Amino acid sequence: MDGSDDEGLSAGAVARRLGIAVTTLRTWHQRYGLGPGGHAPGHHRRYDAADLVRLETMRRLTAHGVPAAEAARIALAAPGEPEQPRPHRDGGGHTVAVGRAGAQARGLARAAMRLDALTVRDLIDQAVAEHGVTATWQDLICPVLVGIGTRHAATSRLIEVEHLVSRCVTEVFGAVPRPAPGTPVPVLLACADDEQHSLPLEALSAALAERGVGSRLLGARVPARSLLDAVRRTGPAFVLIWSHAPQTADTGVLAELLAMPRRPALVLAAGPGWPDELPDGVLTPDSLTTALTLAASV
Ligand code: B12
Repeated sequence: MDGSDDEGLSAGAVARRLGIAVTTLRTWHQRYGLGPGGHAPGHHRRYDAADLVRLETMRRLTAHGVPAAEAARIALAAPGEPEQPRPHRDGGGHTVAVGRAGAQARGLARAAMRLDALTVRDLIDQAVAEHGVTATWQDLICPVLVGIGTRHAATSRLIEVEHLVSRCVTEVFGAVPRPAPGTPVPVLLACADDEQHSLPLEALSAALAERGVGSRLLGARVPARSLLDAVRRTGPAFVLIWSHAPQTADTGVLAELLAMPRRPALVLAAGPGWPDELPDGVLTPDSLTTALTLAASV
C-alpha cells in the first residue's frame, strides 16, 4: 500500500518515503518546480524514480539547513539518475515543533522523526564543529528534545525517537577531544540517584573540554554514597548534581558535600527537579552558560 503503480508514485507515497508532509511536497512543487516530471494537467500527479532522486536531494539539503530555494536549485541541476534500490527502509514520520529555533533545528527534528541516525549524528557533529558545544546544545538540540518531550507527553509515543537522539548526542559530545592525560580535573558531574537525564551533564562536560577544562562525568543514576566516595577520592573543586524531577532530588547529599572536611569550593544543584529551599551555600545555575561561568571561577 505505498500508492505506487507502473506510472510512478503518488504524492502521499513520496511524502511517506521521504518522511515529509504532503503539504511540503506541494510547496516544493509550486514554489520551486520540484514536481513530477511528466505531470499532465488534469491528471493525478505521479512521481518517477528521477523525481524521487531530486526530491531526496532536496530533503537532504534542507535537513542540513540549506535554504529551500538554494536546495531546490541544486536538486534541479543534479542529474536525475534513478537511485539503486535501497536495502533498508527509513522510519517514516514527520516532525515535531521546535518553537522559534532555526532551520537547522527543524532539519534535526525531521531527521530524528525519520529515525535517520546518520543524519542526526552528522547534523550535530557539523553544528559542534561550526558553532561549538554550547550553541549546539542550546539552539539546536534543546529545542528538538523539548519538542520530542512535549509530543511524548501528549501521545505517550516517540520514545524510540527520544532514545535515538539521546544516543547521537552522547556519541557526538563524547567525541569532543578531552584535555591530555595528566591535566588537572577540577570538575565532577553526576546525576542524582535514579536520575537518567544525563544529557545536560554531557553537554557541560564537552563544553568544558572545549575550554581545556577536564571533568569527571559519572553519568546517570549515581547513588549518594558513590558520589561522596568519588568526591573523597578525587577532591574536585566543583561538583554539580543534576536532578530532572523531584523524585530524584535528594537534598541530603548536598548537605553532606558541604559538611565534608575538604569540601568542594563549589557545590551546585542543577536541573528542574530541585526544590527552591536548598542548604545554604548550594549554587543553582539555570543554564549551561551559567554553569560554565561558575566553573571558570574555580
Ligand atoms: C531525553 C529524555 C529522556 C532520556 C534521557 C537520556 C539521557 N541520557 O539523558 C530517557 C529516555 C532516558 C528519559 C527517561 C525518562 N524520562 Co525523559 N525526557 C527526555 C527529554 C526529551 C530531554 C531531557 C533533557 O535533556 N532536557 C534538557 C533540555 C533539553 O531541557 P530544557 O527544558 O531546555 O532545559 C532547561 C534547563 O534544564 C536548563 N538547562 C539545559 N541544559 C542545561 C545544562 C546545564 C549544565 C544547566 C545548569 C542547565 C541546563 O536550561 C533550560 C531552560 O530552563 C525531556 C523533555 C524535556 N522537556 O526536557 C523528557 C522528560 C524530562 N522526561 C520525562 C519523563 C517522565 C521520563 C521518564 C520518567 C519516562 C518513564 N516513564 O520512564 C524517564 C525518567 C527516568 C528517571 N528516573 O530519570 C518528563 C519529565 C516530567 C517531570 N517533570 O517529571 C519529560 C519532561 C518529558 C515529558 N514532557 O513528559 N528521558
